[in-house]
Amino acid sequence: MNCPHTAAAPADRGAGTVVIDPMVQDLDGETARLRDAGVLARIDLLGVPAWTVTRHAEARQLLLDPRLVKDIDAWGLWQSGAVTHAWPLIGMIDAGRSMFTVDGAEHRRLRTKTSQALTPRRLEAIRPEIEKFTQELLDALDAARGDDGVVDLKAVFAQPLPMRVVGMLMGVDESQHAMLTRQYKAFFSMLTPQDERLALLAELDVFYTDLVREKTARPTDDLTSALILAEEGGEPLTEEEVVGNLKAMVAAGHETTIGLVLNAVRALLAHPDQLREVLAGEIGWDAVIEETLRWDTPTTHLLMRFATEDITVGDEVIRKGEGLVVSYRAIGRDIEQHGADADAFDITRPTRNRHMTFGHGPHICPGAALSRVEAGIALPALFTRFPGLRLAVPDEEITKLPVMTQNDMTAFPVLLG
Ligand code: STR
Repeated sequence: MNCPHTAAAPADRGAGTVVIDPMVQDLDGETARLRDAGVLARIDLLGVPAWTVTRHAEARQLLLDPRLVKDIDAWGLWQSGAVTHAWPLIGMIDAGRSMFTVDGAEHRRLRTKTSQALTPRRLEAIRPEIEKFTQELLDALDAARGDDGVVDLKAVFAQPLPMRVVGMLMGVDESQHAMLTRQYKAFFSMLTPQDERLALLAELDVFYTDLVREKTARPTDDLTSALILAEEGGEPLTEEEVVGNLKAMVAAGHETTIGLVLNAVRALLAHPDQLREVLAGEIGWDAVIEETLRWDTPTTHLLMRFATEDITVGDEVIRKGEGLVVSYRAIGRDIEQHGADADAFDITRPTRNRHMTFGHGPHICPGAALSRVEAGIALPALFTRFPGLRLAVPDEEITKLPVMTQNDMTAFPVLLG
């Protein structure tokens, strides 16, 4: 694939560069190639060069390093104009001012309210609602069964559940959920022409700004209203900051949890002995969730951080102005961290809780506990309601969506039994 998104061919695109496949044809092969390319590997993202960190220990250290920032203005290729809005992945980085894009003291100011709203204790209050959504969607699954008995577990269950949860939390009306699902699908897909992606992002900005203005006029008990009313250290968030946080929450809360739920179901159906142990109560659903997070991470690559100084990692140097991606899938398969059988799915693995799939350091996922609660409700409820659940096609026929940063299936056709 020839993607001339940069003005000039990057000088340092050496033989060791792993070209990330936008069509996601062979994720396991690519993950292995990244691991083989070194602790710090050179990658090519649609013609744009970057570093990626592929090991747990070094990633942990880099994620605590204040010399790496999320501010796109620190990126040499952006400053020079080599990367522009014509690059299909720019929306993953230039996403407006929010807790996702700001560092340091300002970051804490942007993030505190959200992380306080998503502690395990606070989440107990919404558990009954998540359980209710789950039961409704299980009924919908039953009803959506075709004449052949086949139903898409993604479209009917795994996708709507996180949208309802994050929608309830942020105060996004249910009438908008289908629109948001459609827009995010187009946003993440590499088959969407870039002008369409930029147009849909502009539409979403209008949508979220209108929502924030409405909540400013009539605050309710959702997190969007709490963000508007918050005054961390006497300094309220600006409208742009509330909008930025709101869209980060909806995009992240929606997209990643779909992967967690589906990947867990897929792993269990492919490992029936382990499924039997879980259903017999010999091991908890938490073990399934943690091992799925490690082995089949919803986020494959997280874009991007930029070096404000030269940073040495082993025998490589990330030069000032260069970009660093964190390749969470490769990190979950790190042999040093998880042992020689890191490529195997094993819910009894002693290191299953010692993954880094939610990140580390100041930007660690504020929604981690929420996604665990969602999956912890959805998975047992699904297998309790449909104990004979099985794939309707051979596992090899399940395909990935052409999404470079996320690990997302096209569909997951099942027979409910
Ligand atoms: C999508 C576009 C947007 O409007 C805002 C954001 C900010 C949060 C990002 C999100 C993005 C893409 C998916 C991310 C999410 C944070 C967590 C999620 C990167 C860029 C993950 O995949 C981990």
